[in-house]
Amino acid sequence: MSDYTTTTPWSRKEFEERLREQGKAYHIYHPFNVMLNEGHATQEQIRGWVANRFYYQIAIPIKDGAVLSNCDDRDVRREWVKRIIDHDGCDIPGAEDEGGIEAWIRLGTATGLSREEITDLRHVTPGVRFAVDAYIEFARTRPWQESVCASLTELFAPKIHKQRLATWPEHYPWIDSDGLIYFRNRVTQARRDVEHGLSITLDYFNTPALQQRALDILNFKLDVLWQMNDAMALRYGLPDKPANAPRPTARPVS
Ligand code: AHQ
Repeated sequence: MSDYTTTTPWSRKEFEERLREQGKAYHIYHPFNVMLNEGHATQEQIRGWVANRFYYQIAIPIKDGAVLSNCDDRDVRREWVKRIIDHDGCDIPGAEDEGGIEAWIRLGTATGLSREEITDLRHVTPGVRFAVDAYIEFARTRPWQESVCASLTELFAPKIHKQRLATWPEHYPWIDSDGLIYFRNRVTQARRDVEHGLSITLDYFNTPALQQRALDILNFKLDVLWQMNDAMALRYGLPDKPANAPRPTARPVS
């Protein structure tokens, strides 16, 4: 914790360093992700991860729409709206793009999931749902600058996407490489997003108390990602921990 009596904020350089230091809690280090990227995941664990992470992917444009609805700065909105298009895609002539959500479904079908069982969310565990819903609720109810700060877990995202691209083809040759297009696209998109989000964050959080708030916000979002992996590890198991049975659903799954 910073000393609240401090009257001098950290310099931009030191503030950015403090934000980047939080990366030690990024979900790249979670045992479930380590299992995935070290090639120890079973097909069921991979399918479970893809199906659960789909709930996060479809939440992103909802979350970003909440940011836009709270944001009164047109220049920020002009940049931020790109994030929604990245995920939902667009059919503007000459700029047609299926979007990241469609690419994620393609990842899912490449792992052997059906389109229907991905999109009907039947595999999404309560813990993943709660963590993702908490992120959306945060964006709906907090100042837009705080949601910009929360998106900065993507400071650490290019590394995790590149790790998947480097390891999955060797470890999981049964997944058609076409399914990995999402990760390829995300490396550059995340870099562009982070440049914009970091600039806003370094400008807005400009007192010792606000800078500490920024670190707390980033840790909230790191918890969201970590909790998703906790829930998937409980449901699908880890190399040294058995899987748990799914929670009985009130509605019969077709
Ligand atoms: O695919 C991801 C994505 O589109 C986003 C948007 C951003 C945000 O607004 O919070 N965060 C994020 C992330 C994506 N993928 C995660 C992964 O591990 O594949 C990483 C995640 C993030 O770092 O926040």
